[in-house]
Amino acid sequence: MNQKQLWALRLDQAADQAQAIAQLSLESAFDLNQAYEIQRLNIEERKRRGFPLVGLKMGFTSEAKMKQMGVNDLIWGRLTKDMVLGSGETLALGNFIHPRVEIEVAFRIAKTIDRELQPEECMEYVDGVCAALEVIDSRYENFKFSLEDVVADNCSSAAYVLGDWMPVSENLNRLNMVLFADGELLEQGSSDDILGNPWKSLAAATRLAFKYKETLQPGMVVLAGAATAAHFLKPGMQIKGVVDQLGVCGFQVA
Ligand code: OOG
Ligand code: MG
Repeated sequence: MNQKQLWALRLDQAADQAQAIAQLSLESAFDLNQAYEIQRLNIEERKRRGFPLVGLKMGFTSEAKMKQMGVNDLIWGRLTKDMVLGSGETLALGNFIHPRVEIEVAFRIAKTIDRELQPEECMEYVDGVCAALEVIDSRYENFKFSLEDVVADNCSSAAYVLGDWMPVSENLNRLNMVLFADGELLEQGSSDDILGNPWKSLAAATRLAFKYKETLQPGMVVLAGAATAAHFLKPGMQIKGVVDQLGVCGFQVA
């Protein structure tokens, strides 16, 4: 077994057992291409454990997120079946290491996408848009990582919650995006904070999926990335996300 496979197994096990590990980059240096290969192998393990691919997610598409995590490039990760949490359901804290939540926009893919799309073309390939909450949980100690580390760790993907699907609207600009915990406002941003427009994030997802040989299939979900910084979850918290015109979603922390 080569080092990439060993690291992929280590990351998969860390996620499965909710046990943090040391940053891989502290053990030896690796580049971004190698990081995406480790991510792919990492998710192969998860598929082997019975959880198929259900979509993709974009990360660091907003200033607020890049600043919070100290990185400066777009990343993408894979969403698997075990990450789905229904709106209104309860999140079991024990399945995670140090989970955080962030407010996002999600797209539902209507037609197979196996090439790079321009933002203007994207609408034709989507049949739903909604408000979303993403739960991220770095498998690294203290939620600290390099860009390569976080990519290998599938971009901290852990769970996500979707609101009701809304009809697709060309204009997704200037939508207020708000994250609440126990009725109190935690974060507020705008859909414009996501690469200037969430459609651009979807176009970037098609470019990266094509580059790394993933096909977006009908029914798959794409998370466009958080508009604001993420917040740690605490026991008993009631989380709600609201996006203007796109609706509401939420969950309860056990
Ligand atoms: C990486 C995941 C970033 C986003 O929406 O920007 C992300 C992390 O912050 O740990 O999901
Ligand atoms: Mg996110």
